[in-house]
Amino acid sequence: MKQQLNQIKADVVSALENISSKAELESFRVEFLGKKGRLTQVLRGMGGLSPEERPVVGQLANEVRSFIETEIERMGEKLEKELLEKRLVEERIDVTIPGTRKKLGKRHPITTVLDEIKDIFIGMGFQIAEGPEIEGEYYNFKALNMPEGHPARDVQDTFYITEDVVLRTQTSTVQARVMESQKPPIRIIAPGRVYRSDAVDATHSPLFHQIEGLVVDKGVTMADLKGTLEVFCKRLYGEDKKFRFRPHYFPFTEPSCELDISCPACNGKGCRVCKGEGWIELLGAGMVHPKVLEMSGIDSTIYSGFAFGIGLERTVMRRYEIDDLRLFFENNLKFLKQF
Ligand code: 2NL
Repeated sequence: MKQQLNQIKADVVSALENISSKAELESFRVEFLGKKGRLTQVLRGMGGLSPEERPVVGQLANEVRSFIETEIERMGEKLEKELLEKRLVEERIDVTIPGTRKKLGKRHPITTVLDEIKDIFIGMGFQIAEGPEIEGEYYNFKALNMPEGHPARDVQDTFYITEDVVLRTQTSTVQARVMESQKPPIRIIAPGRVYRSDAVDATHSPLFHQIEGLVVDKGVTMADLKGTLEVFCKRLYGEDKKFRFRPHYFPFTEPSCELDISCPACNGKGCRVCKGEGWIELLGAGMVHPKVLEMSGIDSTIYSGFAFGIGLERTVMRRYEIDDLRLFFENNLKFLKQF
């Protein structure tokens, strides 16, 4: 038996030389130390030994076992180290390789101008309000004094989702919601996407952006409307520009007006840009119709207000002399990088 054990030890040494992977190390372990392994088999035969021989062989067997265990551990560590070194070489990153340049986008001119407009109104104490683009027929029309049968309700202009759900045609819907849920004083602007069923051309798009504004408080007059909008337009277009208010009609305001700027191209003399008028229309506005206030639960004998609406695309087109509305929606970097 001693001889057998010494043979095992010798075999272990030579078997170890051929191990080059963790799997091989595991089958080596099974071969020598496993339940049916060679060492176990030798130990099974110990019952046949004499009492004098047993402790001697037992000690040798233990020595062989701990020799094998130590070798397995040593080999395991060696393999682990080799594996790591192999991976470090294989997965080495060459930090000197030139990178692939990331293509940067560009802020959209609509966003740039909208941020500027927001800043001007925030500077005058306004808050920004938002609301849903899919809107109830009530908020889009009825709350704004456009009863059934009003021409603006025409299916030609409005995208109907169902009989009483539409894509909002103006952001006044947001203001109607604010009037309904907040007590005056109210001072908000409502920027956002609006939808009209128009065919696409250089000046029309079924989706465009609007900024509407609303002020409701005690004692608000047309003078507040004029002062606020003139300050806004001077900040946006320049202190030296001339403005005029011209009477107009909107169903949700009374009286209503439009604000014009003297044509920056010809200084008011009349040219191609202003179509000979000398003036360019900037926005629509008016004193909030008492019916609109009442509909939203505001007492029109105590409160009054003014409101206005600005088309954002038209404003940006004037600012950068862009002549085709479709360019805004193409996401063409050659276009966007010009602003
Ligand atoms: C235009 C004209 C306008 C309003 C929008 C408004 C909103 C409420 C009540 C009363 Cl909640 N009025 N909005 C008023 C006058 C004109 O827009 O030409 N927009 C591009």
